[in-house]
Formats: sequence, structure tokens, C-alpha cells
Amino acid sequence: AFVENLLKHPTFLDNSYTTKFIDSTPELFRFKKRRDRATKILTYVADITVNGHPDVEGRPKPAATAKAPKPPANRADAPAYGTRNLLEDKGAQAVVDWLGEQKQLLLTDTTMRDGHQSLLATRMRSHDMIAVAEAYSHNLPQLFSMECWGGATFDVAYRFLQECPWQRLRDLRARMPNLMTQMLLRASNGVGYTNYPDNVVQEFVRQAAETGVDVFRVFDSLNWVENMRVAMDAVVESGKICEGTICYTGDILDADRAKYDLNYYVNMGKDLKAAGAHLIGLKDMAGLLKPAAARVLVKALKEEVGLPIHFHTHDTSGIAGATVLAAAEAGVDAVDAAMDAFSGGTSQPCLGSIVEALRHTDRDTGLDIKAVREISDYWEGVRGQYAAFESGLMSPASEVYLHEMPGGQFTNLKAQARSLGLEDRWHEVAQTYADVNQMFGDIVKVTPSSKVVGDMALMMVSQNLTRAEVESPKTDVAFPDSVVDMMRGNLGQPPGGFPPKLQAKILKGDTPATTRPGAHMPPVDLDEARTELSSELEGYGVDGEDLNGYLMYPKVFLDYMGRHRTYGPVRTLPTKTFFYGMEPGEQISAEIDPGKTLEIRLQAVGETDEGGEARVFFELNGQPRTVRVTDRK
Ligand code: BTN
Ligand code: 3PY
Ligand code: ZN
Repeated sequence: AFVENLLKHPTFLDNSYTTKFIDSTPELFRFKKRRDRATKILTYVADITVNGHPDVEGRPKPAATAKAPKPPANRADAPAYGTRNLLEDKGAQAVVDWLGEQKQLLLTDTTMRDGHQSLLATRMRSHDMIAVAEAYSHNLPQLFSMECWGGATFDVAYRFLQECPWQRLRDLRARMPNLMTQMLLRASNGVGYTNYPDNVVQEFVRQAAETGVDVFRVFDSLNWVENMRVAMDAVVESGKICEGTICYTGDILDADRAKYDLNYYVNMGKDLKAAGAHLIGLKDMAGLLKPAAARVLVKALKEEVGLPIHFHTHDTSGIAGATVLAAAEAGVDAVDAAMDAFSGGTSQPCLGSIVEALRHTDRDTGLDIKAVREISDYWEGVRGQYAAFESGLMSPASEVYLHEMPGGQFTNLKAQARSLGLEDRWHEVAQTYADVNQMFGDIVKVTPSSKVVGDMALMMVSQNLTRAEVESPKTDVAFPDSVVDMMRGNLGQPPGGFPPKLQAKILKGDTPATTRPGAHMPPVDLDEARTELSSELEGYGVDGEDLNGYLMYPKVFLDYMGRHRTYGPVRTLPTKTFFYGMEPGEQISAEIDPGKTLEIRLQAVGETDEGGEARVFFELNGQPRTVRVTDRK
């Protein structure tokens, strides 16, 4: 009955991303007897083979011709000295000084984080990343960093992929000893959607640095530097690289968007420098920075802030490659790009094309284009396995300059609109999103503030409410919880504050907070939390990584642990098996420990009996094994 309980469990029914602090699910831990890991994995494969995986139900399948992708061979005997070696040998400041002195444009590969977050709903599994990590380390040692952690990948790993994000980081770190890993950190919102107590943020950064993050891109969803200090200080304290980040919105060349003008960004850059940033991240999460504006902005930041600049953008408009080249001409130090097969559209611009465009110029990246192509071929194969998560976005969209949705949100919101029956009103959703932004005072829209704007826009379109009605004191409006929460000041303050009239209507007379949310959240007693978690897990030995997973996402973490006890290390299964189970006669392997591999062959699936159970016949390392699972179809 465990699986039935689980499927009826609210985690599966509501996709609310905000989790309240102490909120656990002990019923998930009432199990039958413990079983060995091989039996657990067979149970998973049997279950998926009989019942299917809920996440891919009704979605397009990988092409019948899709083969398991093969990573390229190493092009060198050993990984050459890279940025990670420099960080280890000489420390964070030395890496940043070195970066500032380079003529070549340095590149960050985002495929393992933003690439799939923006194109495949964050569903890429560690298995597919780990397999190619060594090829990166040997064949592309000139990369500045590998963005492979943080943002939405953290909770999606636990929630949907049934794997531990910390283990992913450890495995990648071990296979790319010469390359810096990079993560996206939402400052006081951690890798969550809400503000956490200061000591939770500090503890998270400490653990991430210990497990293997080298570069922390720290941003705040309202560009409030005040709310970034705790996270930035923790990064500097850890000895890793603190990329204090400006989120770009509006258009510095448009006099009508004067709120976010050149001065605003230059001042923010100076504030970040004063707050201890080693370098400045310029995060254009929606892909709004146009080439001409990039020239002006990068030049001004370089001259007036005096730190190296690392530029991140999205190609939703189709013009991001031009912006990258303009930024390169203006002296940007590093840029983000996704490997060709994971680039374009709502993802980053194309890494290989940037390498080619700059070849034989003074910003030549020094990357081996052949190595890029080989790795991209691998990614092409990987992408084919995730057909179920493709958004179907066919072409560039200049509409992004209207709605300003972040690349990572665009396809998500579209899917949400579809599930509310609003798919054919998408352009209305886009326009309403823009209206909501203006109504909220023209704010930065990036996780989590972008989610608030999206919630409000969907609510308005589904209830046919106009901006004027929402703003009118005469119309009663039931505002989404996330909107009320933001207006209370719980995500911090946007430049100039929220519009007071609308805020008063939403808060129904309550006084909003204007100070930093973390300043009035009591610290969590970490020892107590660890004890509580350990007893939730019936005495399981909780390590620092588990504790941090739990502190970020108590319920998501406990649900993950509950499934882990039933299904074991399913992260070791090939991706096709994980989502689709096996065909009779098929054979796969799963390496559950280094050197310990399960050879699994599916012999047959039996008829379902009157009790509703199906027997699934396997061969495990040559020995027959039968697993019974409930047929829920
Ligand atoms: C999710 O988090 O949405 C999916 C997690 C997997 C659910 C498990 S997979 C095996 C079993 N079969 C189901 O249909 N659900 C569970
Ligand atoms: C995230 O926070 O996940 C983002 O990608 C924001 O751009
Ligand atoms: Zn991004």
C-alpha cells in the first residue's frame, strides 16, 4: 500500500514550490521489511515497466532509433592545469586576478544546469552528466567553469529524479579535478523559493563549498544587495569565489524605463564590490540585453566598478549570440554558453559558434572546436532521451521584450497555462505578465519574484481580471498567497519599494516589513534539526548533506528518503530505463558502487492476478529473480 499512499500524497498532487518549515510525512516511513539494494532497484524497474512513470505519461517518447549516448574519448592523457588547480594552489583572488589579465574570452559551460533547466524542465539526470564529465576535464581544460549545480536543479533532483543533488556534485567534482564547478545561489532564498534564516543560508554555503562548489553566482530576485550579504559573506568565508550578481531587466537605452538605467547598474556593481564580490555576474535571465546596450553596460561596469565581469544571457529572442559578441568587444571577461545541442531558444547561446566566431580574433577562446563538437554530439544523444520534457518552442520570440520572462520560467509558465486550459490565450498571459510587472512597480523578475508575477498573471487571465480592476478599491480580488507574501516584504525590497496603494489593498491594512527578512527570522537549532530528522528517519545516520537538503526542503527531502528506502539507488539506472522501464529480452547494467555492477535482464512480465499484482521476471547477474508489483493501471 506504500506506493498508493505515496501517490495520493499531496506532494504529487500540488506542485506548490514553497514548503513551510517543519512539515514532515512520517506515514511515508511505515514500511514492510528492508530489502537489499538490488531487490529495490528491480522493484523500481518492475513498477515502471508495469505502471509507467507518471512524469512522462502522455508525453512524446524518445525516437525508436535513439541509442544510449556514448561520451567521447579523452584527447589528452591527463587533464591539463585548469582554473580549479589555480584556485586550489593560490586561492580565489588569484583566479580572479588571472581572469582579469586574460585577453581570451573565458567560457562557462551551462549545459548541466541552466541548459537543461531552460530546455527540459530541469529533468537531466546525474547519470548523463557524470558520463561526460571526464571528457570535459581532459578535452576542454581551458573552460572558466562548469555550471552544474544550484538553481532549480537542487529540488528537482530530489523531487522528480529520485536522486541526491549532493551526490551529483560529489561525482562531478571527482571527475573534473581541473575545472571549477559553478552554482547558482538565490542568496537568502538559498536554492528555494522563500527566504531562509541566516544560519540556514550560511550552513548551506558551507556544505556546498565542502562538497565541491568553487564559484557561487549569488543573486537576489529583487536586486536588493542588502539581502545578499549573508550569502556573499559565507562564500568569501569558505575560500571559494563569490560572483556578486546584477540581474538585468528593462533596457538601459530606453528613456521610458529610467528606473533601470545605466547608473542603476553601475551603482549596484559598486555596492556588490563593496560587499565583497570577487567578480561581477551580469545575469540577463530573460535575454533582454541587446547588443548595443551590452556595449555600453559592459564598458561602464568595467571602467567604473573595476572587477572582472561574467555575462550570462538567454537566447529566447534569437539575438543573444550578437549580444555576447558585443560584450566581448566591450571587454567582458567571461560569458556563459551552452554546448551546441543544449543551446538556443530559452537556453544560453551556442558555445561552439562563439568559439568559431572569435577564432583568429584577439578574444579567441582557445577551446578545441573538435572537442566541443564531440561533446555536443554526446549531448545531442542525451537530449533525445528526454523527448518527454521538450517544450515544443519552435523559433525565436521577440515577444520576450514584451513579457520579460526568464528563460527558465517561460516554458514552465506555458505548461502551467496549458494545465489551466489557457493555452490558446498564451499571448494574453504574456501581456498580462507585463501588466503585472508594471502594476508591481516594474520589478526584477527572476526566481522567486518571477514566480510571483507568473502566479498573478495566470490568476488574472483565468478570472478575466484587468489591471484596472485589480487596482480598483471597488473590486474584490483574492490575491495568490505568493503575491501577499511578497507584498509583506518577505522577499525583501525592490528599488523604490512596492506601489503603496496596491500593497495596502493586498495586505488589507497590515503593515509590510521593510527590513531584511532574515533579520527577523530566528536561527534554526541545527543540532535539534538533525536529531529531529534522524528520528523521522528511524535512526538513520544523518550527514551534513542530508541535513542541508532537509533544511531547504523538509517535505521534499523526506519524501525522497521514503522512496529511496523502497527503490534504492535508482540514479544508477540508464535514463531510458528510469522513465520507461524495460522491454522483455532487454539487458541493462547499473553500477551501484564503484566496481559493483548489477546486470539486469527482463525476461517477461506476467499476467496481473485477481489480487491486482503482476509478477515481473528478471535475471539478475545471471540468477532468476521474480518481483511482484501492484498493477495500478
Ligand atoms: C515524481 O516525483 O513525480 C515521480 C517519482 C516517482 C514515483 C514512483 S516511481 C515508481 C512508482 N511508480 C509510480 O507511478 N510512482 C512511484
Ligand atoms: C534560477 O534561480 O533557477 C534561475 O535560473 C534564475 O534565472
Ligand atoms: Zn539563466
